[in-house]
Amino acid sequence: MNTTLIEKAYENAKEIYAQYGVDVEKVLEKFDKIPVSIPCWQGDDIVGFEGIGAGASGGLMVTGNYPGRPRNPEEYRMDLEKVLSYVPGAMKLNLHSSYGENFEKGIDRDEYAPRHFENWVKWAKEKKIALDMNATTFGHPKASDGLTISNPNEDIRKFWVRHMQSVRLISEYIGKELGTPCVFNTWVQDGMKDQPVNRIKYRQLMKKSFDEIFSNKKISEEYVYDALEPKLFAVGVEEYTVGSNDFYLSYNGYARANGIGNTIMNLDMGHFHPEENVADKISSVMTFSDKFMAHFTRGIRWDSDHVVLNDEKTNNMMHEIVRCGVLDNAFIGTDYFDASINRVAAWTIGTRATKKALLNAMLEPVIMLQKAEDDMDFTLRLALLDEFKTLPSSAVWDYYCYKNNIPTNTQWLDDLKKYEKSEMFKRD
Ligand code: RNT
Ligand code: ZN
Repeated sequence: MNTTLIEKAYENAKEIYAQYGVDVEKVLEKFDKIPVSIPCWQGDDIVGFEGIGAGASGGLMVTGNYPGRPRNPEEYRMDLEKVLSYVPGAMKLNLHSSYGENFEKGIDRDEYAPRHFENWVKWAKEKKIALDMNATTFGHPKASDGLTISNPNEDIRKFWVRHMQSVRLISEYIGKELGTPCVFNTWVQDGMKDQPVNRIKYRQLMKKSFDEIFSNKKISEEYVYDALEPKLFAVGVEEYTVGSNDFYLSYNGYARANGIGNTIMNLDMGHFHPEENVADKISSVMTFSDKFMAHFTRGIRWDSDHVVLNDEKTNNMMHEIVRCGVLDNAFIGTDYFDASINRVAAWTIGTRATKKALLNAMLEPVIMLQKAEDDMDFTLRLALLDEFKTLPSSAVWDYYCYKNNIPTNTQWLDDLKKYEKSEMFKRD
């Protein structure tokens, strides 16, 4: 894109926003520091580096066979670095424990330790990005009946409790090393395809397990937050998900009241009924909590994980985060996997879309909107809401990319096409 055009459009946009009382430069300064945590699993279809071909299961399904999937940590990080060169501003990488390295022969998931993440910490320091972490309960023989930490078989339940405890300690190591909290996400696939006749049993077991996981060690919130991620259903687990929204909301309140762990809710936009307004949940959660996480994703029918777009739902979430005044307390993550298009492109499109929506929300003249509401002038509120939808935030985004030496528009795709040819397509 023509650079004088970018600058002209930016100056113009700045003036328009100023008329509504918004200081664009100030917004950009803050925006620049807010990280978006990107899902490691988009890079390689959740295969990871355990060498046992963990892959998707437990209600997770990656479809598509676009060529170029990285085969080892080196290729994988090479791809990631491409993403970092296509996306401006602060970043986090959301790792799964199955992306550790140098696992000793015969080691199982309940023995994973900080040493398996030393390469990641070194790399993150080099790239000046932060890391989040996930327990990996799928793609494992001990998860074959669909129940992990809610499994009535005590050996299996305890195995997964030990896994979660060890991944939590890895998260602490990461948080300490990188000097910024690592969100330890505890999502589990536990559930049943058809009607259970003892629903309460598995939920009681899950409660017991989480008590054991979080009471294992007192960890400072400077290093770790323990995220609870509810889900409505998944393919193969249609009838019953142990970790439902009701379960986790209740657990979160109970855990916080009793000083168990550093729990926060993780609202995944694809984990609710499509007609539900996930953005509406933020204000409820944050009335009782000081932090929360969001998994930005795009649900389509029964799939919860399409690449994020800068669409209405994404914007609604971001607006809510800003309007509630909880931006400083939100961990913004994305969660999707698409193997039908170039994986680096999927990462890039989703992250840029998330950031664009965040910038747009931060630029909204929220004071004017809230004044109209405080005055009970709902007519003006609605008129402004619609008017502000077309304010020129894209001109600010273009300028921000340009100033940070990041390609504007889809120019990053030109470089990626070359990388496909020279690197990615040679892998298969
Ligand atoms: C699954 C959850 C979870 C996963 C990752 C791979 O529905 O959203 O966050 O996507 O753990
Ligand atoms: Zn998620």
